[in-house]
Amino acid sequence: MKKIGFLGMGLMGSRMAKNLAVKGFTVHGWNRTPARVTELAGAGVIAAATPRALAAEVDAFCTCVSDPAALREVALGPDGLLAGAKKGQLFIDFSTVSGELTQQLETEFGARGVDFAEAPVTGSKNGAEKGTLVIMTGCTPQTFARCQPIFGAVGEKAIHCGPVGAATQVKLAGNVLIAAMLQGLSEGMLLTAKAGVDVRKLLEVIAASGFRSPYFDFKGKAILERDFTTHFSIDLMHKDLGLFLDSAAAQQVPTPTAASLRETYNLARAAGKGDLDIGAVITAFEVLAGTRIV
Ligand code: NA7
Repeated sequence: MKKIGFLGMGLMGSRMAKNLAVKGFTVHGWNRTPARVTELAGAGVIAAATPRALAAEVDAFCTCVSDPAALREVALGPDGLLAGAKKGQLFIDFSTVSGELTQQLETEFGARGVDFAEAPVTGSKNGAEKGTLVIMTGCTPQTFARCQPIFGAVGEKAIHCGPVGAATQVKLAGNVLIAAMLQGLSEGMLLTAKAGVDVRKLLEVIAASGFRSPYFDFKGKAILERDFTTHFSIDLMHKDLGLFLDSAAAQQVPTPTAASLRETYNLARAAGKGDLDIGAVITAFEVLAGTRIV
């Protein structure tokens, strides 16, 4: 497996494609906005005209696009991957979408003789840049083994969660956990600040205590510095909370915390902050509380 296609050159995909090229793969790239591929020519990424044309060129193809509608278009649209796919290829989807869609892709590409793996990632922009992502994988054990050279180029650990659909469940649960941790930290910082207490003391105690987490270190520092450079956007977390709630409703599992968090992300989007990092959610609450953390 030498020639790899990569589709979706956003925050995550562009960095993953670069790492594949650095590790010696020949990378063919496609993006809806073509400039984002041509920018990667210096890194060795060869631009393809359409997903269909790309599929005809490579041994394996990977996608990392925003949501189910985008993935459906790239994979199953008239000029999509399926139209150019060939027996024996491997398809890895690194996006976070619904289990229904990944199962549909396994069926449709499987009928063409293409192995499919669902592989949502965690580690955000920095993990994609450094090639240290954690990859949750849903596929057969045979396909998991086939994916290893590609996983090794973009991540530091791949966990086989079960068949297609399993990794999506795990990923969505992980993102709800992150959103809940961030919300708790942010509300605590906001109230501490309004009460006139130095929020640095709160972060110092968290770091020294049993409720310490590298996530609190990372986001606490960013909020203190008001650095809301996007690592993972409010729009994408809102999408994931919606996917989690859809799954919860279908399986009749009550998830009141996730429902409340989605409203929090609705609020931030309504305030025009959808493109910003999830760390910026609290800035919408600062307005409501009439104060700032710093
Ligand atoms: P970004 O930086 O928002 O990038 C999203 C990518 O998805 C980007 O390449 C977009 O192309 C592409 N996109 C969006 N809509 C479409 C449609 N309709 N058709 C084709 N391509 C599309 O997201 P991240 O890189 O942070 O995250 C990507 C995924 O990983 C997502 O599922 C996360 O939850 C995890 P554009 O450049 O806008 O033309």
